[in-house]
Amino acid sequence: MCSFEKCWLNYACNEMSSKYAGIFKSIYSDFDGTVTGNTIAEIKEGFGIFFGKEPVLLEKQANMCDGIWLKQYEKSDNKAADEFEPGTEGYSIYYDGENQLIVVAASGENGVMYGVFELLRIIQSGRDICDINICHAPKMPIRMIDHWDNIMGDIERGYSGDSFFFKENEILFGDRTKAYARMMASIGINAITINNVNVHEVESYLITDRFLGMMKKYSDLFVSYGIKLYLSVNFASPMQIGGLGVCDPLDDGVIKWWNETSRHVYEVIPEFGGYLVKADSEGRPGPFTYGRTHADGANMLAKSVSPFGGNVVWRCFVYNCKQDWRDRKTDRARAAYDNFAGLDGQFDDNVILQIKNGPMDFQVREPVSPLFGAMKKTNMFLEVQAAQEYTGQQRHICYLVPMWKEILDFDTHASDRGCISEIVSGKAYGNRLCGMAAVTNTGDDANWTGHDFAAANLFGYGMLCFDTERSAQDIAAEWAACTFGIDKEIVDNVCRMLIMSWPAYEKYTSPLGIGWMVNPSDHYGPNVDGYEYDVWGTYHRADCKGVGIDRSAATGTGYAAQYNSPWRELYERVETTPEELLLFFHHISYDHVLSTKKTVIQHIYDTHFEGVEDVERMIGLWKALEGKIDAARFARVLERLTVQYESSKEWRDRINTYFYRMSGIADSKGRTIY
Ligand code: GCV
Repeated sequence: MCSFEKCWLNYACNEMSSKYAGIFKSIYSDFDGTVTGNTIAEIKEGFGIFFGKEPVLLEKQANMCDGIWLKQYEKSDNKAADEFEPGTEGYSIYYDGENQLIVVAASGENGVMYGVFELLRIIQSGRDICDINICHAPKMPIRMIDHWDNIMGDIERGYSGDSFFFKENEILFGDRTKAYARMMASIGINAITINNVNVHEVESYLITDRFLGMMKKYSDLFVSYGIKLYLSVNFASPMQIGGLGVCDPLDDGVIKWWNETSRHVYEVIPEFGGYLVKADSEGRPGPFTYGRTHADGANMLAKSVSPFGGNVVWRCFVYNCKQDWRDRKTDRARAAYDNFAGLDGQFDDNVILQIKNGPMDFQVREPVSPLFGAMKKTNMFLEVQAAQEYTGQQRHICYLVPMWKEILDFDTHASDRGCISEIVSGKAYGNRLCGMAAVTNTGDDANWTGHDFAAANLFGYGMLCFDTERSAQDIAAEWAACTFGIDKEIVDNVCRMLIMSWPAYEKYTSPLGIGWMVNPSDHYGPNVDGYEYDVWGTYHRADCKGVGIDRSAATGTGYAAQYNSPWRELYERVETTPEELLLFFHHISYDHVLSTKKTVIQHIYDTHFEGVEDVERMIGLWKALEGKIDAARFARVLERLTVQYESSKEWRDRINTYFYRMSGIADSKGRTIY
């Protein structure tokens, strides 16, 4: 038996199988190449299972019928959309009923492959082939996955086992690697960084001959699935592995070292994507040490890879992690904007700034980072976290696609096309290099993501990058059908569980935009004052009168003023701040009355009780599927739901108790609060 499962690629027969059994006998391809080879293998596997017989590859396309044609795109292949340009990765799919021919037409191999994966999902989720008439092209030019895998084999913030890339300073490569590349291609991923942004000593050598041979193998595999390999690099590599005394980006010796190193990397791996860099962040080295800017640092690296078509992805997660809790002016939320907004226009064309979705760090609720609305001449990635570091660590169900959609829909008001999705897809300012990056949630657990439901976040991330217009519900339904089967009750219940999970998690953990009430370092479980007097700049400022951080310009840290109008005015005032973010922007008294007519304290109590009840409902929905889901997966999910339930009660009781004792105000409903 395989040591890993197939997740949403678990092809299974359904009603369409008998309707089309034996029809699709052949494949013809206008393309050839390694991507096409993998695409044809996928058709053979999928169609073999769905329709009982693997189609045969034809050498000639003479009046083809009864098959599937991977066709070079022509205008006449656009049968669905008024205006459609497939670009290099888009495709059209349609069914020619007369000839019983499915056409997947694209301008390049990647487009054909993505089209075939969509076709297979359509069949797998029980939709009828004869209705297919699709033109799709990915919204995000670059759709990246970031691994936080360390070369020792552990994964930073990994909740599904160890790395399947690395073990004890060696590189792993095998069936699982191939299965992984295939899985990522199936959701449209076209860039993967395989090592952690925290680059320790040994990982620094990934760009040297010690490891480049294996990196080449990875790149070749990835290329055959339309994916570029990226590596996280240590900004201090010239010192760490080059023996230089400095890593100053303006130092001639440092520049020469990077130029030679990058040239060699590209000699070995001509298709290499480029570098991902975390600099001047949480103890990592960076240009600040030499009084240089992040543009100096990023451009120096970018120049070393630009002759070879490489990119530098530069993270904006730069903040002071040595704060004094008594200092009420320094605000971690301000940091990305303060450090980068003034550099707009100074980055080279092949630099992409990678900006976390919120100004803090992947909390269950944060405002959208104001940095997106401040830069018009810079390539940007929106960074999200599929790994559920602060959202239940894949022991809880927390479907993040609705959150990501809210972020993508947020209008920065930076221009007429100021929505995040327009900015990071390059539509707003015409950039070519932009997109999204997700910190992934995979590991070497048999089901890849620990919690089976966590795979919905990975799948959903890929789907959303491809098509930001798709609804979270639609994505959930497709994932459920492809993963567990097309039975209506299964799809309905799984979708309901997914859709209610983010609001539920928010309810039993984090009221009105306050985050960070977690256990320090492992970030799991409640600890209201865990970070309160610590150096990380993550405070809730609760006292006996109220809770929240004043981030207004008038009396607080001034963070609200980092937004464009009208957000800066809306966030500035208590009355106009969206309530779900009230405590993020303001220090509010417990008896402040919300639009629901409840006081803040009563809202805290009520939501914490409701959150637990939501988890009980999720358990009921799952239990109703017993017998319909295979026993192993049913039990696995139930076990995690039980853990979630216990944890949600702990959250409820600790948060409610803390605020009851702090405020002295009783629950109006008289429930048990300790
Ligand atoms: C990879 C948070 C996490 C760290 C992570 C960091 C980052 O601080 O807790 O584990 O480091 O974000 O995004 O760089």
